[in-house]
Amino acid sequence: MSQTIKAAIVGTGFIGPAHLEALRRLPYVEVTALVEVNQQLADEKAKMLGIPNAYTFEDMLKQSDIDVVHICTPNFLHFAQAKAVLLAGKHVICEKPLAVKIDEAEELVALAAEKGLVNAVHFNLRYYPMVRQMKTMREKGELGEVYSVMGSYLQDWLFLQTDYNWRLEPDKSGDSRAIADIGSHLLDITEYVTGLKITEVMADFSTVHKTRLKPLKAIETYSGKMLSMDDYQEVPINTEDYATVLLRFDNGNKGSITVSQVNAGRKNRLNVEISGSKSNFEFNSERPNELWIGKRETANGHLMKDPSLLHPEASALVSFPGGHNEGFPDTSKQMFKEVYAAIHEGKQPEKPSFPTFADGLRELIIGERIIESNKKQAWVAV
Ligand code: SOE
Repeated sequence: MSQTIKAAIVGTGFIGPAHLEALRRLPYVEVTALVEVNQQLADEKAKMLGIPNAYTFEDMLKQSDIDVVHICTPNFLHFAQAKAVLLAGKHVICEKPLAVKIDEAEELVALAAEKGLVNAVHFNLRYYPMVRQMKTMREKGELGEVYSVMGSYLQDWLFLQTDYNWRLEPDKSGDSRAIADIGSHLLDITEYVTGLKITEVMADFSTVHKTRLKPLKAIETYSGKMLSMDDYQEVPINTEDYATVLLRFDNGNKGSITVSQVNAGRKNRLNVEISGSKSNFEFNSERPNELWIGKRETANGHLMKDPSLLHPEASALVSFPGGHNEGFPDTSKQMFKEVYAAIHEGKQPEKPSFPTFADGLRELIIGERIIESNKKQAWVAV
């Protein structure tokens, strides 16, 4: 591989351009190709985003100089595209969820291992430095035994009945929406920070808008708020706007998460409170440069993102001094720094520091058990 790693991005709706922006901040990476559903759209988007080459998916796979592919398409395309990329001998970074079926994800994990190719799932929210700080503090015993976890992930971009997106269509998004889309981040961070495994789930879903008004022209994530009152088609909705899930962990203690995409005023707010025998951590992704550290017998702590105050494992994810805030866009840059270091080596590390296809499979398994639990209205083992 040449010194410069060449990347392709497949799909340029909401998150594809976020991948592009993050990659452009890495010194040894060049995004040389953009892929869209057809050549005309690929040409238009490549010109708009300043990417030199535009391809259809099949043609991109034939380009021997492309080392890695970012899959940023709707969920139902992830499996086939990730499989084709691996079979073409290219490294792959796939948006969550890895697939919409467990057996598909299992096949991808096995194929990636067989090929020895770098594989990652974009659980980028792990890369808020304060999330890694919480994980490292737990590993060093500063949290103590995990007593409980309370988490929520709240948004309002699907608040209106006229808010519409491909994620509302099970044939494109899968059988779960809020849990698969944002609950997966929260569940991934829960296991990542605590080091615990979720052993049982008890879920209850709610579809607040039983029908939605589908606009008769294509739109993209978050763009629904700018729609005017054009004519709409009323369609039935059977995926969850809201869900609460009770959790049991392998240390015998408990927790709960709530996800919602209809909470007015909550724009993109992951909040987790992890109570331990020595401290209590609270992190809020809308204030990502801060970590609240609760204490019983001394003053509480309010740790600010300052590399000189963080454990080295966390300050490795910090590019700017204290007070120079870093946020959502920086999480992808920091994640890709770690993934591309592996790509530069040409193979998946033995113990990757980044979320892999195996983590993507893990979240799919938990998500499927949550769907099953909601249907049965009963506890289900993971
Ligand atoms: C929409 O809910 C979305 O773009 C998710 O798909 C992302 O994973 C999340 O980070 C932000 O919101």
